[in-house]
Amino acid sequence: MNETEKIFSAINQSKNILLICHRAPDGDTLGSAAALFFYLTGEAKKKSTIFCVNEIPESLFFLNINNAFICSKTINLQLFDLIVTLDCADLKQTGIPEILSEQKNKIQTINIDHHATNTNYANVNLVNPQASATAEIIYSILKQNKSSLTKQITTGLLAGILTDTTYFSNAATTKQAVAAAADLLKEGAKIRQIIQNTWCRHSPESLKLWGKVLSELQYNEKHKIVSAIIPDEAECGKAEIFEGMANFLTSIYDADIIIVLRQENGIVKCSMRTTKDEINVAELARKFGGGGHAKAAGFSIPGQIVKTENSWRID
Ligand SMILES: [Mn+2]
Repeated sequence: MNETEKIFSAINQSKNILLICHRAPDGDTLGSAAALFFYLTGEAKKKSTIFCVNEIPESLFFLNINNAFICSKTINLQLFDLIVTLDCADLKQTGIPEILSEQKNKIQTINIDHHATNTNYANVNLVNPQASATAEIIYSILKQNKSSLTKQITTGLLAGILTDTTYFSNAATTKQAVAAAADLLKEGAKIRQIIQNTWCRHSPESLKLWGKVLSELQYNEKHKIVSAIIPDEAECGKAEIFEGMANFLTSIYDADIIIVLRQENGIVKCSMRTTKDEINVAELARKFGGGGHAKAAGFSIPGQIVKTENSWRID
């Protein structure tokens, strides 16, 4: 049996399936969960629940999974006979690594992901770093299984592919991703709903806050590093407002590395991007205990961002 066959055989033998999204959930992990959830509870006639340690962002409510969704710091895994993690490079990403480790070998686990840093932590690991998104992997296994793709399934999958490729503009964009998207559109994916919810998110007020941050953009000419600093919520409003800033900054033509630092209580969250073939920001992130993709990665460290005369440091 190949991995896809193992996955569908495990699904067929299960009754109640838990889908786990990574913490700080995005369009790919939630879009993948939505697609799999609607397949499982539809054609496959299974019970299913979607779990995440953080809430669904408002921009992804249109995926229509709010009723199937549990947001909690903990969960009783014994209620389930199969666990599928989606877009989680390692157990830490699930937000419940201890709970999952405890149940290891007691409940069957499946890991579907496209991060090159994936640690293959499950019983069945379907990890493809060439895939633009985990949603693209779900798309191809549903196709291999000859499952029918409903509007809810296709919309979830297209949301994952569009958001992870930043609307077909970043290095994850491949002909397979575009071909999958074309097929999903043909099958009825609601692209306007995806764009309106995930892309058209700004208010004039939120863009003024972007302006404030961008007006203090730092550029290190020697190393061609652009960095932006987002102050903590008390000073600058909700962190959500600044989502997408790192991706936006990749449009700067002479930047090798983009760094966006966000102060959150005593923690500094760092997002990194590059558009250069020879640079791997995931490797850089790993040095600080983080991870991600070669062209988009991040990490968190305890500390305080301190602005210096023409740069910044972390204390
Ligand atoms: Mn992803």
